[in-house]
Amino acid sequence: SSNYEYIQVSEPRPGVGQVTLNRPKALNALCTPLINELNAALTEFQSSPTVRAILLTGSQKAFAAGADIKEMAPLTFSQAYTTSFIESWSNLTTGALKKPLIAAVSGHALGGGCELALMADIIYCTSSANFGQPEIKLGTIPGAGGSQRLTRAVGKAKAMELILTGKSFSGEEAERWGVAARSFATYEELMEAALKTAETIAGYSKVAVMAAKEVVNKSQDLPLRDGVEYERRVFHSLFGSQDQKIGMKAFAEKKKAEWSDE
Ligand code: CO8
Repeated sequence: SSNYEYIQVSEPRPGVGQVTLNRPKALNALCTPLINELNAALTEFQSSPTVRAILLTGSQKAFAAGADIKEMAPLTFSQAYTTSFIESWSNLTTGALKKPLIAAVSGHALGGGCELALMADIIYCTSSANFGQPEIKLGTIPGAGGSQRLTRAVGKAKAMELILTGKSFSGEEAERWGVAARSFATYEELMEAALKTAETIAGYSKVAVMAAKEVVNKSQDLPLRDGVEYERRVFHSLFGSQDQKIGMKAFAEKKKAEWSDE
């Protein structure tokens, strides 16, 4: 199962599964076999009894420099269409991955690399990280959700400028504009904070964490009234979990909650 060529998987902290993109010669360009391995590793983490939060990262130099341009260059419309090119990227966002995914971004996160980061539930990055959607320079456009997720994150004005000029933005800007939750001065601080946050989340009730992720993500798809109603339904349903009883009882008794995951 850990026989991967383009990624590494590990469990660096209790409850934390980590996927490290590992194609250094191409700055982690996202070729189809890499994406297949990433999907396989995430599927394994989703069903793992020990993993409760997932960290996705690259190297200090590159989170991912985009889709593999050399692989895409000769594609025809009919090949792209009939093979559903890049559709499997969406496995990450269709709801199949219910455990939270944190992206730790250092170096380049360009094109498909930026889009991959935007698929995560939380982005942490270095201040000097290099985000961007440079597809326009290659005679094409973002194809893995960049025009939609970046626009929701930064608003139409900035997204339009970024996507039409192909200009990069820094990790510091990513934080300021709300793309990243936090940015860090150094790579070491980034990785430590990302692991710590993953570990914190992994320490909570699995049922509650998955429900929290689900309802926040619904806010991206639903009108406000429907989203609030959806949240209330899920909130009500959690009174059917043991962990709600355990968590509230522990509070009253001033004890640490021991989650049952029921
Ligand atoms: N695809 C394939 N190979 C790449 C990619 C890439 N995206 N990025 C870098 N590489 C390769 C280079 O070709 C080079 O290989 P080689 O040594 O064999 O020549 C190696 O990685 C190192 O790269 P550089 O020598 O260029 O390294 P620098 O430090 O000089 O530059 C940059 C780093 C600025 C990141 C530069 O490599 C670059 O501009 N890369 C391309 C960035 C880009 O345009 N990304 C967007 C790609 S298009 C896209 O993602 C569309 C998404 C659509 C949806 C998803 C579809 C799957």
